Amino acid sequence: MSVDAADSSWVSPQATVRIEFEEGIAWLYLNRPDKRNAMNPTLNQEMILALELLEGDDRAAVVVLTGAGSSWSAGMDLKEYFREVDESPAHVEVKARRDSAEWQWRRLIHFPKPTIAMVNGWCFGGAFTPLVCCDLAIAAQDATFGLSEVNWGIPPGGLVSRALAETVSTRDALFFIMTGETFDGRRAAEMRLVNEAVPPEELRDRTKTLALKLAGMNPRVLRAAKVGFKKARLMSWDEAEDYLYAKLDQAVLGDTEGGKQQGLSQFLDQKSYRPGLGAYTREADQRP
Ligand code: ACO
Ligand code: V55
Repeated sequence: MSVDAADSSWVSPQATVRIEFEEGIAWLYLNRPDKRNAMNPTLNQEMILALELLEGDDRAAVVVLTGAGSSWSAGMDLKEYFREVDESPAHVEVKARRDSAEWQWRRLIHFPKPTIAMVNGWCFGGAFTPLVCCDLAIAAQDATFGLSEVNWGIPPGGLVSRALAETVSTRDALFFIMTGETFDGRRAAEMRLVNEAVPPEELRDRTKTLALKLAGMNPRVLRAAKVGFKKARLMSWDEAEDYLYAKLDQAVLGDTEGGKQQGLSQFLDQKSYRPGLGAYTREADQRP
């Protein structure tokens, strides 16, 4: 799909997804506000397109996943993803499930650029997968979360339970999986499902500050850092030692701006900053 780099926004063909580009940030919107951004098969396909596009777009140094209107996402679309797919031939269900996992988990969890979930409202069921697969998450204090599956007669499916196990304690996970009760953004931060909960009127500014910080950092180093962490945690110590050194060497060798040289020289020679307290100043390539 071609995009005009002069445009500051992009809307998917069926308009279920929208992107706004601003200062290195791609604000990626689930865009079915009338349906509280419930994820139907169309949205799932268009999200795959959108992530594909953002991977290769220089206007996006960081991706913020958020919801249009009053909701982050009301989970899977009960009409189009469940009822209508149930009434379709089996291969339709196989594809709908694959498309859903493809963006919510596979493409998002190892996305090569930093990702932030900005949870502006409702977050139910299937929405927990993309939430957890973003690197970081900031929620409005008054956002409402829930594993509502049991409320309408199914256990959590897809990767929802796996995503919960990645982030919150067994006690919290089972409490909310089994009761179907809601909790707010404050509670989500306490249980570490999100990094922070902020007053709703501060949500965008706080998220933008964090996104701009990441957008200003060395992209190759950030990619190696996030992907390295997520992959190594599933390895043995032996495998992780080998893998992380390989990734470290690969990141430094492939770093066209010579960040490590700059970082060391600005501390050891120029004494212009302290690495413990902040980042080096990115300058043109200083490799010998
Ligand atoms: N699937 C399909 N349609 C939905 C969904 C959904 N998950 N969520 C909301 N909608 C639709 C409603 O049917 C309604 O459509 P209509 O205007 O054509 O009648 C529209 O969005 C607005 O919904 P309301 O219920 O009127 O909005 P309200 O703001 O009062 O409530 C809330 C929002 C709490 C999110 C409510 O819509 C709701 O409970 N939705 C279902 C949440 C849920 O349990 N999701 C499934 C999780 S389990 C899983 O994802 C596997
Ligand atoms: C859920 C999500 C799914 C699914 C079945 O519980 C259930 C949520 C993302 O896909 O196929």
